[in-house]
Amino acid sequence: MQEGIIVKGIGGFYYVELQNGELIECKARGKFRKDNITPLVGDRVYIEKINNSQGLIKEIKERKSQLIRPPVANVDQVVVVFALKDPDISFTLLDRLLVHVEEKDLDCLICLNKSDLDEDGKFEKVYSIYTEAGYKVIKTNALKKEGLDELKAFLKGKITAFAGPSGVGKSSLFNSLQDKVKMETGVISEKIGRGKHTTRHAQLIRIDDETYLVDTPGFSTLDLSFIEPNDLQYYFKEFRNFIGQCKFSSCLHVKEKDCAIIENVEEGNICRIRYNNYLDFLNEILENRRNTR
Ligand SMILES: Nc1nc2c(ncn2[C@@H]2O[C@H](COP(=O)(O)OP(=O)(O)OP(=O)(O)O)[C@@H](O)[C@H]2O)c(=O)[nH]1
Ligand SMILES: [Mg+2]
Ligand SMILES: [Zn+2]
Repeated sequence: MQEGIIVKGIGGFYYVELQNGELIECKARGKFRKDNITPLVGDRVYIEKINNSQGLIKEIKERKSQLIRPPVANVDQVVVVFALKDPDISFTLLDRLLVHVEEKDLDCLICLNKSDLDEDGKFEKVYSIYTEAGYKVIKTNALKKEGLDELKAFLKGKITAFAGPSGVGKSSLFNSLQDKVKMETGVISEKIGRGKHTTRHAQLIRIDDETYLVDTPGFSTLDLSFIEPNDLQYYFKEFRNFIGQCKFSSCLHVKEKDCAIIENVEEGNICRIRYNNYLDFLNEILENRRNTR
């Protein structure tokens, strides 16, 4: 058996890169289907070759992590990509994505792309909200390859997934960071002002021995219903400093008396946009529970 990593999966075929760089088209053993295990991009696997270019996945190594959206295994961290314009930033989607990242306890960097289109100081605004919440935030221009040094430094030695809505420039960034594969990039639809879901499948590439990048399809919704109502507060990073300071230990920070989170929103220590998203998400989670019970 030979060891490799799944770099792409399409229609029941998995493309496995072996340690010597060879790319083998594989099917998964029937046993996986029976056990309800789907091999994922990023999975480290053992394969048996059938011939020079084809093989069978025999074994999947235990996963270090597993993201649901995008569906990739073993990533260490996420670059959350949004565009400063075309399409406009959705703060709801950005915070949803950050909740997913925090729930998986992954490291993350917020990358605001299309810096050339930022006319009204959007970057400064978003930068201040999210650095105050405890995130690293950078701006890039994928087409002119500007702002990539900080991004490259973040990627070094790690497996990183690029995640974000369609049309923000994930594949363009991917292309500007390496010469090995050229991902297809799309245009923004004039009619709907959004991307057209150019990337259809997650794809992993190895930049050097220890550095891997995963380009993924854009998305426009993210489900939060799997999150426990009481856990959500921890996935808003900046809340953590104040949790435990509320009058009631079971405080969900909605309208309880002497709530430290609400006080800090009022004092300007917690961003109100983020807090309002917290309330919306909490409502959505509670609502969902009422409906499925
Ligand atoms: N002005 C400007 N345009 C950019 C920049 N980066 C990407 N684009 C353009 O934005 C469009 C969408 O880029 P993609 O790289 O396909 O976006 P994506 O995030 O991969 O989209 P999906 O694959 O659909 O999820 C393309 O027309 C790119 O040329 C940038 O920094 N500035
Ligand atoms: Mg793409
Ligand atoms: Zn509270």
